Amino acid sequence: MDYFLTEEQVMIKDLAAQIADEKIVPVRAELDEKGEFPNEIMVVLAQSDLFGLFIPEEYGGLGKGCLELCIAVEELSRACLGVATTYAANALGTYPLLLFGTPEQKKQYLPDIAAGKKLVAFGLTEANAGSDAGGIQTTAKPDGNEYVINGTKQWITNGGEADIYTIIAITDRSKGPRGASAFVIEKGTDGFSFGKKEDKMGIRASATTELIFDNCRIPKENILGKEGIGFVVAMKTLDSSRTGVGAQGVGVAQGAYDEAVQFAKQRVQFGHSIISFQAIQHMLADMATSIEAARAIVYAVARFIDGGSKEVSKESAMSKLFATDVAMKVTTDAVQVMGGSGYMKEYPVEKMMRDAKILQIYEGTNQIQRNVIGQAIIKEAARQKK
Ligand code: COS
Repeated sequence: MDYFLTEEQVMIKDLAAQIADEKIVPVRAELDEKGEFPNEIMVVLAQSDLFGLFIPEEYGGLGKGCLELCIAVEELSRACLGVATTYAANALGTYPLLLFGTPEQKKQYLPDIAAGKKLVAFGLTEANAGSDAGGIQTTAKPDGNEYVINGTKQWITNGGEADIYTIIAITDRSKGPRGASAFVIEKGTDGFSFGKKEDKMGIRASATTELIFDNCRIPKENILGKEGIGFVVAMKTLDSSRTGVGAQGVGVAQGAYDEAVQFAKQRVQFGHSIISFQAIQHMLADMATSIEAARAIVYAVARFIDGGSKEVSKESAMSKLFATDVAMKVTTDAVQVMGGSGYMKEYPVEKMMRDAKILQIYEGTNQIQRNVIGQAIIKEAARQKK
C-alpha cells in the first residue's frame, strides 16, 4: 500500500530499516537471552539523529511530528521490540517537557535529548496505581524553594538507564486527581535511587526498574506546568504517545509475518511447500490484511495529531487498541504457521510473540483504551443531544 509518504519520510523509514536490519537483527536474540540493555544501538540511533526526530528545531531536533516518529518506531519494532521500546519510551518521557515545559526547561533538557546524549523515562505507575492512574501515592511536599519527593514508582521503562525522569506526584491529596503535579528529576539527585532490574517475559532488551524517592529534594523550578495539573499532564502525554505503541504493534506484526512467509515458502510437507496449502494461505491473508489495516489507522491518527487536533484521546486509544491486538494475533499466528519451528528459539517468532504481549498492557491496557473510547463516545452523544 502506498501511504504517499514525503521524500523525507521515506528517508527516515529507510534509515531506521537499515539500522534495524544491520545493527539490531544480528544481536536481538542475544540481547533477549541476556536481558541486556542495547547501549551500542542507542549510540547508532543518536548518531543517526533519530532521537531528535520529534523535537523542535529551535531545541536542536529535526522538528518532525508523530507520523515520522511512528515510521521510525515501526521499523525498529520489526527487528526487536525491546530496542524499539527503549526508543519509544524516551519519547514518552519527553512529552511532558514538550507539552508543558517552560522555554527555560526546554532549553535546559531538549538539546541533549535530541542529540541522544541523555535518555528519558516517564514515571507514573506505582504498586497501587496501574490502570487507576489517579491512585498514585508518591508525594511532593513543598518546603521553601524545594519540593521533597517520597514514594516508589514501579515498572518504569528505561529506569536506571535514563538520565532524565518526568514523574507525577501528589502535591495535595485532598484534591484527588486535581492534586497531582508533574516534575522533572535528574539521575544522581540525592534521595533518588533505583530498585532491581525486572526479569520480564518479553522486551527483555529494555530496562524496567523501580524509581525510589526517599526525601529527594528538587528545586521548585522542576515542576512542569503548575501544581494540580499532573493528572492532565499524564493523560495528555499518553494521548500523544499511544499511537507510537500502535506503531510498535505494526512493526512487530510485520516482522513476524515476513518470517512466516519466508518459512512457508521453504517448508515442504506432503511433497509441496506449505505456502501452496489453502489453510496456510488463508492465515497469511488474514495476517497481511490486519497488518495493513493497523498501519492505516496508525498513520491516519498520527496525521490527525500532527494536524494540530487538540482532542485526540479517542483516536489515539483506537490506534493503540487496534494495532496492538493485531500484533498479538499476528505474532501468535506466525508461530502457528511455522509450527514446531516457530516454537523454537532458533527462529525469531517465539520472541516476537512474547514481546507483543506487553503492547496490550503498557501505556494503558487495551481494556482501559476501550474505556477511554467509551468515555469519548458518551461525551459526543451528550453534545449531539444538545
Ligand atoms: N486530557 C485532558 N484531561 C483529561 C484527560 C485527557 N486525555 N483524561 C482525563 N482528564 C481529566 C478529566 O477531565 C478530569 O478532570 P476534572 O477533574 O477537571 O473533571 C480528570 O482528568 C480525571 O479524569 P477521569 O475522571 O476520567 O479519571 P479516572 O480516574 O476515571 O481515570 C483513566 C481515567 C482510566 C482513563 C486513566 O486513569 C488512565 O488513562 N489509566 C491508564 C493509565 C496508563 O495508561 N498507565 C500506563 C502507565 S504509563 S506507561
